[in-house]
Amino acid sequence: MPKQLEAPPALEFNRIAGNGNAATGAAQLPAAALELAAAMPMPTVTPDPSLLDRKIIHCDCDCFYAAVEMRDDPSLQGKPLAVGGRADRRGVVATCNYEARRYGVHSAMSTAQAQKRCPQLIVLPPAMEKYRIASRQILSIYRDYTELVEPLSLDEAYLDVSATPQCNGSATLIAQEIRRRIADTVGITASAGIAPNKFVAKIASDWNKPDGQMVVRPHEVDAFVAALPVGKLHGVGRVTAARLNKLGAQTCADLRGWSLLHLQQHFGKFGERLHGLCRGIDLREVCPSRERKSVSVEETYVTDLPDLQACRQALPELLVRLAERIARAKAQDSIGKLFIKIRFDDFQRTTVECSGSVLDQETFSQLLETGYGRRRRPVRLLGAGVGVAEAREQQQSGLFDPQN
Ligand code: DCP
Ligand code: MG
Repeated sequence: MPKQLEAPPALEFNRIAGNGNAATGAAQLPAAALELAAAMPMPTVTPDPSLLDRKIIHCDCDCFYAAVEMRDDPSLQGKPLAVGGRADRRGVVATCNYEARRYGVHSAMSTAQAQKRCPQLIVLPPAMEKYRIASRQILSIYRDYTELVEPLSLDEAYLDVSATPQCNGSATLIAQEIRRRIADTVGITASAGIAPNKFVAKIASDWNKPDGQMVVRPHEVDAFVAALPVGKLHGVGRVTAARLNKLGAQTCADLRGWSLLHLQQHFGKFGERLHGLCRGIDLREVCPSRERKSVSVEETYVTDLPDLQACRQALPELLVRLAERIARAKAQDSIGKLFIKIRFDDFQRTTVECSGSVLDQETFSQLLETGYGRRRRPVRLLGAGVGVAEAREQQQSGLFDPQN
């Protein structure tokens, strides 16, 4: 049994009173003060209830770089594969597929060491441009469901789908649909965690990896978090975890035995955060990473569009999706330009734009014709979008209005 680490009330009182040394300070306090300290309520922060009842999805692709490589060369499937630097240049593994993981190969390991563990390991150099393209496609899928998308890296993002109408508002079904679309259009698998907050969603996305998902419903958070090792908490690295373990807290349930003041005493400001996290409380919001400069949609076609006529036929469907997305982003009034993006079958891409403030099919059709005319080859991907003024720019221009 781990030691209980509840601090005595006198120690807490001493912290409130701001005396320097807790142990000696407590001994100097009169009995009445100790009683008062024992009766004092714990300081609590009342969270905004809407933050406790959110639907957050954490989506994370499975062995991302390696998955893209296996998609592009199916003969690699089933074989241990790593993506990374060369052993003879002291390179490291960026990632590896699940076959290679069975041999103990993992990210950040030296390639030389990885090849020792798995002599038949295939090592490919990273092809970042391909991964960026896949990443953009995935982000575009996420944005069909919510504007609140916070990318953490090329293959990982938080989505707040609390107000998403699709799939009857079921975050479980939304995550399933997103994962299916990633598989269908990008050709790789992703896993998802669904929970009322970011930190639980992130842990949950790892639970049924690869190609799986896990839901932690609001009433399940308490028990789910109680059983977690302290090292799983957001912000607790190896050093802090070791310190907590040494002090007797292995799991979050153990940590709940610590008072807020005791945690603050040991961990300063982070103590307050730990106090909330070990109870499953994490009020961080999903922050879209930057102000939007454009709103767009795109489609990678299973079979290339052979000619301009086929591209024109594909346009109305794209524009319907674009209009929906603009409405969701409430960006109708800030459209400043229109653009069409084309990626040809040789992976060359081109973008054509013009100024404009309304979604006009004829204008998009002309942009398409100009762009297509630049290469006249089968088309792999078509995108349509609008440039929008940034909210901040709009606010700032107000400063220079004549009436100000
Ligand atoms: N990456 C890297 N160096 C690292 C870790 C990751 O270059 N030390 C790159 C390669 C990964 C990508 O970032 O493919 C995503 O990182 P993840 O941690 O999500 O790992 P994977 O997606 O590869 O595997 P998992 O299935 O565990 O998510
Ligand atoms: Mg990943």
